[in-house]
Amino acid sequence: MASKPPKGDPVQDAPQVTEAQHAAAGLPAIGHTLRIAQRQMGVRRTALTLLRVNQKDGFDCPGCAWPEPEHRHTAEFCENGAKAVAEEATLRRVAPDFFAAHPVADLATRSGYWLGQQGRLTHPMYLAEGADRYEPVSWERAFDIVAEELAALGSPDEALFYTSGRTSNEAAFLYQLFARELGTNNLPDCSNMCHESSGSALTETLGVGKGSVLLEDLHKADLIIVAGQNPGTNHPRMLSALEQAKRGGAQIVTVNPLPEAGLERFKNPQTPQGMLKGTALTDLFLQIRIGGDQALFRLLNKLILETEGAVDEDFVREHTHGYEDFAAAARAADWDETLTATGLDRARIEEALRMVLASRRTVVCWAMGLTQHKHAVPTIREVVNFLLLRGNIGRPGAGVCPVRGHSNVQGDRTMGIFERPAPAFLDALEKEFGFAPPRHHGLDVVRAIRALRDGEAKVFFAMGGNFVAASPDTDVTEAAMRRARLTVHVSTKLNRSHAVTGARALILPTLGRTERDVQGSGEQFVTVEDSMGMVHASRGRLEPASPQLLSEPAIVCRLARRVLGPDSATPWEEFEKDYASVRDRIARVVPGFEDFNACVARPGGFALPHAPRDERRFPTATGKANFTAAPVTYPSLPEGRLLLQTLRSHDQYNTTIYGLDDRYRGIRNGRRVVLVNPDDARALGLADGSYTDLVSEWTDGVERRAPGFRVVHYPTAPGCAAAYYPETNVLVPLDATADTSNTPASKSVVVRLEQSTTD
Ligand SMILES: Nc1nc2c(c(=O)[nH]1)N[C@H]1C(S)=C(S)[C@@H](COP(=O)(O)OP(=O)(O)OC[C@H]3O[C@@H](n4cnc5c(=O)[nH]c(N)nc54)[C@H](O)[C@@H]3O)O[C@H]1N2
Ligand SMILES: Nc1nc2c(c(=O)[nH]1)N[C@H]1C(S)=C(S)[C@@H](COP(=O)(O)OP(=O)(O)OC[C@H]3O[C@@H](n4cnc5c(=O)[nH]c(N)nc54)[C@H](O)[C@@H]3O)O[C@H]1N2
Ligand SMILES: [Mo]
Repeated sequence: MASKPPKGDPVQDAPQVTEAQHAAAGLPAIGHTLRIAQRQMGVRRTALTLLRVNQKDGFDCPGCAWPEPEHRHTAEFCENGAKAVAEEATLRRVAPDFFAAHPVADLATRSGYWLGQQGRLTHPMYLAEGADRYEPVSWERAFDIVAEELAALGSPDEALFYTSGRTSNEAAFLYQLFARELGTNNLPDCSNMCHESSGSALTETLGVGKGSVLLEDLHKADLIIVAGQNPGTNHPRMLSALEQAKRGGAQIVTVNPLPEAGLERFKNPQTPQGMLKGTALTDLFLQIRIGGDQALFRLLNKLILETEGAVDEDFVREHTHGYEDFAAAARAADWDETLTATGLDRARIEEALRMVLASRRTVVCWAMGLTQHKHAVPTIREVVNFLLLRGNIGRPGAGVCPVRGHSNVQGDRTMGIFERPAPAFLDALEKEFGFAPPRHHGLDVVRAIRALRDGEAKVFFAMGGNFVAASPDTDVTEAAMRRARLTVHVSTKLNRSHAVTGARALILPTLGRTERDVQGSGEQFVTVEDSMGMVHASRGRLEPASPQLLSEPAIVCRLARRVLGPDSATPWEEFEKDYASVRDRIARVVPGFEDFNACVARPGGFALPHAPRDERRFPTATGKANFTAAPVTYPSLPEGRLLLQTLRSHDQYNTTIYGLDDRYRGIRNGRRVVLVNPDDARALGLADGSYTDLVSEWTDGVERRAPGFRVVHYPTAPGCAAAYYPETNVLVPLDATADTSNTPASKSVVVRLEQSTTD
């Protein structure tokens, strides 16, 4: 019995399962990459393009936000970076004849994989009200359509301006400027679904919502804890940093419900010896139950408090606030409860404690495994408590390291893509541009979906991304999107969001990172900020996928001129002509960017200031680093249910599917799989290879079902299951979000597994 692929989609999803691997990268990675890259780009373009990734005069890798090392190898090899590049630099094209042949109703039956594989978008396309397919449209007409619909709104707050995290600093700055001149802070972004919990927790406790370490700190650390992150797939270049840290004597503790191959052993493709043997990375694996991290860190904190001389008392006295309340809460932590919450045994936790106490310099790295839970914010605050206790903030080789996803998601936020901007940022905008930006908060992703659903928002504009596939509660989100008057997507590739539209829809094709960007003043470059607050230039070299493409900054500038008209005093024309003029304005608005054009001209770029890291200064409400003392919580699981996390395979970039394999986990040729602990599977009567439906259970009583998943017996922590996103987004209730950050809790969905209804 095979699960059904979406109707009319020639892509077959027929998973095959082999042994999971225990090492990442190495030779198979190179072979696999070259196959994918050459299929998209051919042999010559593959070689030329891959040589330019992350070189000083080249483009920033559109893959993840991991920083580049100071001394770069020629084309530091990264399998998934290469796939991201190949996806964009593909020679395949989606031209107007494609849209003539495929009505929207047909596109809506296709899988995301099939849509993405069709190639790069070449022309602005328009879906008129009542029409069954997109037709080519001029850029002028496209901007007229957006202007018409914006003018028809009762208030600018009925428009939503979404951003995905690839958008450059320049484009992001212009985009938020346009939205605010129009009169709204409705700037939801992918961060709302990603590291918002990190931003919330870190801003409150340390005063800066970003990581406090640089790459060199990782190299110097004694202990690195990697919690809730799968770098072998999602940040492959991080493995080189972990390897270097280990050579310097660091130990690594991995906290994860899954044994992830990349964290077990890394076969560095840069060195012949690395290729053969590889380096064992993890010294201690804590196979935690989903959602048990807050309890784990709380208990470690109690044990540190109980150890003579383990607390850095000078640091605590001089730099922190709230210690007494926190210490009282931590002392009350209970072993039994922690063992229940984490599923760990006592000996392992004691071993972790020994490593923690032996370390003078500790870094904690994390990603979605910590941020996408109901109690994500208190979990990350507990990590901060843990580091503060031993003075591990603002000291070389130590600190917080939330590892960001999209290559410029951190920069976009720095540029003001935020629905709740700080008053100081708005003051600076007002002073520089002479208009009064709206002061009331805008809508984040989840609230934006509700506003569409309830008819309170009518225009949805996306700067990149794939909103309907990336967002939770697919059926609800898609129905909400269909209620819009107009949906607009600035995109490089076709995706599901182009097939699930408002009454009218536009696709505006844009340049990617790899492509040459020539404007009135000549060739342009853009800038990005990586996960560690380093800002540098990115310069595309390839010929654009089509002569019709406009850059993201050009699209915003032309749209702003058309919509705002002569009332706007902002020099949009000049900004479009010369991105250096945009950087001059950023320099006057955003702290840390003084002399931006000069700084970014330096090879390798520059580091943004970070008060806790640089001077142990904490710009919080108390002026100190804040300890916090939230009650410990963890997900409770009704009898016979599993806790499902929705995660990434090795062959995808978020909703972009590169291929149907997840090599390290031993899964091939299919994505509709659910990984279940063999004991749980047997208790539930689910044989390996059988098919099941995933049904999520939520307080609203609505049945959310994802049919036809192949059961894979897999050594995940007991009570836990895993399946890929975006296929499982149908199971994540819109209202199941993290407290404070409102991030969808897509790593802890209570599901029951039911006999498959598909045949
Ligand atoms: N190739 C590639 N690179 C990418 C992306 C991609 O899709 N493909 N996406 C980019 C983006 S936007 C992001 S945000 C990052 C995402 O990077 P990751 O966060 O590494 O991505 P996920 O696949 O969601 O993996 C979550 C990890 O957390 C673990 N986990 C789940 N629940 C828990 C828990 O409760 N506790 C603990 N301790 N661990 C848990 C999972 O087992 C898994 O190892 O990667 C970025 N880089
Ligand atoms: N269930 C579940 N849901 C999740 C997650 C999860 O772990 N589980 N993870 C969440 C996370 S961490 C994130 S970040 C979001 C991701 O959400 P998004 O950022 O919205 O999604 P992507 O799939 O990265 O967007 C891919 C699309 O971006 C467009 N694109 C690519 N490059 C460019 C470019 O240079 N310019 C422009 N304009 N467009 C471009 C292409 O058209 C492509 O189809 O998903 C979230 N959703
Ligand atoms: Mo992300």
